[in-house]
Amino acid sequence: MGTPARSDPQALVAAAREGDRAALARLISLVESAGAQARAVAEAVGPVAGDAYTVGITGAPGAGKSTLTSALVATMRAGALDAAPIERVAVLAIDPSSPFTGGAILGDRVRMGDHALDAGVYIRSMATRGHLGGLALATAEAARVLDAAGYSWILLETVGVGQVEVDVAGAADTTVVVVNPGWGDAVQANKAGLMEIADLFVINKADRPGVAETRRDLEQMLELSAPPGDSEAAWRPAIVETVATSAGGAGELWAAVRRHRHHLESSGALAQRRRRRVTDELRRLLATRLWLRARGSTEGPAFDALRDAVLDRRLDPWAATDELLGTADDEP
Ligand SMILES: Nc1nc2c(ncn2[C@@H]2O[C@H](COP(=O)(O)OP(=O)(O)OP(=O)(O)O)[C@@H](O)[C@H]2O)c(=O)[nH]1
Ligand SMILES: [Mg+2]
Repeated sequence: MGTPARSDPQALVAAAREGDRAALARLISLVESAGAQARAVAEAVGPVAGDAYTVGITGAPGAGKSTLTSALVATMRAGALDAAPIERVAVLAIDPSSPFTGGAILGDRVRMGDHALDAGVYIRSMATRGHLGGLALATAEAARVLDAAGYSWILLETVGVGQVEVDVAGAADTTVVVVNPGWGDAVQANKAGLMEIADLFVINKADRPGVAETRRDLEQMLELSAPPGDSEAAWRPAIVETVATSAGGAGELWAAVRRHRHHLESSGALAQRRRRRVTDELRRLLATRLWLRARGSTEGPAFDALRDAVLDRRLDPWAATDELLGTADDEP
């Protein structure tokens, strides 16, 4: 029995749940293309979604995110002293269509190739270029597909550049920010922004000089950005040192991720985060659909007449859009 019809999301979801990787790949491609089928995928996936936990791994280009992710996956699959092996781990390497990521996808294939023979690991790159709702919507949809396919842990690797970092943080339960020694000198790093999104910091390439200074730098900034008071719900981001190329520190990172998850679950913050995330997702989807509608209603003779009226100063743009909206009492 082969992979079901390439265009039947319902059958594809059923097959993916049975472990059919080709079906899973096809579903993510449908999400990626954001065509009419993406909606059918969302409908098929909705009722069967599980309870996956998502970890975002972000950081500057070349920080070692893929190497680190690969080492983390190996640790998760092998289990640690106090943690059972994870049965199914998925990695989604997201290409936010920025010029920074040229070649990243090929690089990821090479660096994550270690897991090619492990049936419990699914690794996939995804481009969000064509996705109208952008990175955040595409990521949320793909994560739900992986969740439905039975992956209980989903790692989202994204090259962090400003807004992209924030978008990834919005999509993940735990956000890991990867920096390198000497990062303190990197003027382009948006440090305040990173402080806001990071649940954990990793100083990767800890085999290079400058680790202690970088740690001090991070600790200082965490001190400054710590919320006032010492409430029990407050989480102070851990700083983990790793040498991803030899998997050094991967066990500590895995332990830190689990500690953070436990913190979120026991404080009620996880539910709150997820509520905020879905609110954000609905807003984005609504905005996307309204934008499509706006494009649709700016075609045809009626619109042309309105446009000319604005052009000739017979009508102001607000009044023109009132007419298009069929309302006159919209607040800005
Ligand atoms: N010395 C040293 N090199 C490392 C370490 N981790 C990764 N590297 C190297 O850094 C380079 C980039 O690693 P990647 O894992 O591709 O980094 P990335 O952040 O995924 O890169 P992009 O996805 O392209 O942004 C590779 O040559 C790695 O071998 C480390 O701990 N120490
Ligand atoms: Mg990478």
